[in-house]
Amino acid sequence: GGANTEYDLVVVGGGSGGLAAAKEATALGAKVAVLDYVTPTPIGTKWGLGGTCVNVGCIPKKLMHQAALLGEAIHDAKTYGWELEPDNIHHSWESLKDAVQGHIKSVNWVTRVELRDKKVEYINGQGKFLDPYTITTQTKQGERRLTAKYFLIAVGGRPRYPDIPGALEYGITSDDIFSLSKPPGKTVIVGAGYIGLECAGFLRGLGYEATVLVRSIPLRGFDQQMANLIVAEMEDKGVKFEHRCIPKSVQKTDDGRLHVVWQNDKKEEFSDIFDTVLFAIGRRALTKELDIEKAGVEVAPDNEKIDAPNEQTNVPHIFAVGDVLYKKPELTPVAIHAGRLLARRLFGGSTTPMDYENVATTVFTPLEYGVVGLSEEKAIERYGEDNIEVYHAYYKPTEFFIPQKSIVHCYLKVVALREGDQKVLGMHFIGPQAGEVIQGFAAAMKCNLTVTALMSTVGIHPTIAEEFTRINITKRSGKDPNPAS
Ligand code: FAD
Ligand code: NA7
Repeated sequence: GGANTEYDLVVVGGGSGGLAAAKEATALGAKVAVLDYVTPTPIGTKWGLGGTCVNVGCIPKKLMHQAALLGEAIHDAKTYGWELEPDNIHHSWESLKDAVQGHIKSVNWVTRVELRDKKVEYINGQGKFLDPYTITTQTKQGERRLTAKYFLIAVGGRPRYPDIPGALEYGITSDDIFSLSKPPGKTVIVGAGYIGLECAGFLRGLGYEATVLVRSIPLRGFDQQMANLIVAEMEDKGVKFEHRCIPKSVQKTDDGRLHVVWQNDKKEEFSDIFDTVLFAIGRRALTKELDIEKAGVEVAPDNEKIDAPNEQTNVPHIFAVGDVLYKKPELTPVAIHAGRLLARRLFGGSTTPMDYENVATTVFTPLEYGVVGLSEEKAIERYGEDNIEVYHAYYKPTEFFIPQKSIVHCYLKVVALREGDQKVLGMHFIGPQAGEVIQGFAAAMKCNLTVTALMSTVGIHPTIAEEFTRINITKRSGKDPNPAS
């Protein structure tokens, strides 16, 4: 195979990674087709072109987080002299949901127009491999077979469900929450990864009772000191946490609510009634649905993801980017960057590989957590405790004083090598706008930021980001990291 193919590149999956690669390849003169197809969720939710981030991920998540923050801001506003009357302020889930979905529809539309303008052929159909050089898909016009020189697997992932009675019938996931027609009400969130915590955070912020079932530890893979501060802050804001618990069953009650039974690690059983059960127990890659074995592409035995060094699978003309990759960060900018660089290597004569190190990210919990680089645990594991210096500080955001907002979890730390100018290995920040704070420091770390350079940087006053330029207390010193006054 390989000769006389119809396309230069066929991309399976029109999400962050697939679309970025397709647009770049087309700009470089390649003939490209993109297939995108969304299988409805068990309760029937479906959406348009653009993948997870736009439809059921980053974008609706950030908008609902913002809605929750505004609720807080209303209370702060009073202390700043805003007279809000009448005093009983309500939130309409329906209005929020409609506004969020309206924005998503407009992005779906713009994406479609952009593909047309850029001459990327878009096919609304589910792609399946017939053989290593052919993808087949059912469209409204009938079956189509597409042959290509190169293929890109960018199918992403979908939420997993636990194998317990009632999960599929009565549970929902992040694929459903952002378009839920009824207010979610009292909600149990199963899973304490970043998606679970973010959903619990904005639901509580919008006024709903929220309980999180944590199987082992919160935010596994993240710095655990920071993760525990995030959880403590959420508890202060009224989110309940049930530690070392897993769900056992979900049943419908006579009045249409949900009876949930869970169990702790001592096998003790507990139960409560909820309106919504939201599973956030991780995501599985959509490789099986692609009949990937017919192409000869190997997947990891533990999670069906694709181990593809330099985005190339074991079948040399088949590539993969995004969430489908084994042990790579599941983040939109990672998928986009890798897709674009791959297109340049395939069609633009580039040799630049994707760098997956030191990718910054933010957990959008009520107090946000922004991070770039290594956790304290990882740094110690990699370099040894004696070779690491950790600077830390609690700080007081100026704008927190008047409303007397809690500052007890406003904390940051810098993990660095101990020798010489102390190369920075990781930066961690809990507070408002954590993503905005961390992004610039991520660029500084790309330029080999040191603690010496950080300390000689003049801050912007009064900001919270300037706290990074004021660090001077090491954990090793044992000095109090609380601000003087
Ligand atoms: P996707 O965007 O998932 O796109 C894959 C597309 O392929 C989908 O449209 C899928 O339906 C389609 N498809 C699958 N199989 C086939 C097939 N066989 N044929 C045709 N089409 C197919 N990342 C961030 O950077 N920041 C965040 O704040 C953030 N928040 C998130 C919040 C939530 C709730 C979730 C779920 C994710 C979040 N992410 C966030 C992660 C981000 O959405 C993903 O990393 C990103 O979308 C991955 O892009 P992708 O191209 O790999 O796959
Ligand atoms: P994560 O980060 O994989 O988190 C999943 C969470 O769900 C985590 O707290 C798990 O606990 C928990 N979990 C997993 N399976 C179960 C079952 N069966 N019962 C109860 N709890 C469970 O997924 P997210 O959806 O938050 O994020 C998706 C991806 O984005 C993630 O893979 C990251 O790479 C980035 P555990 O710690 O395993 O005990």
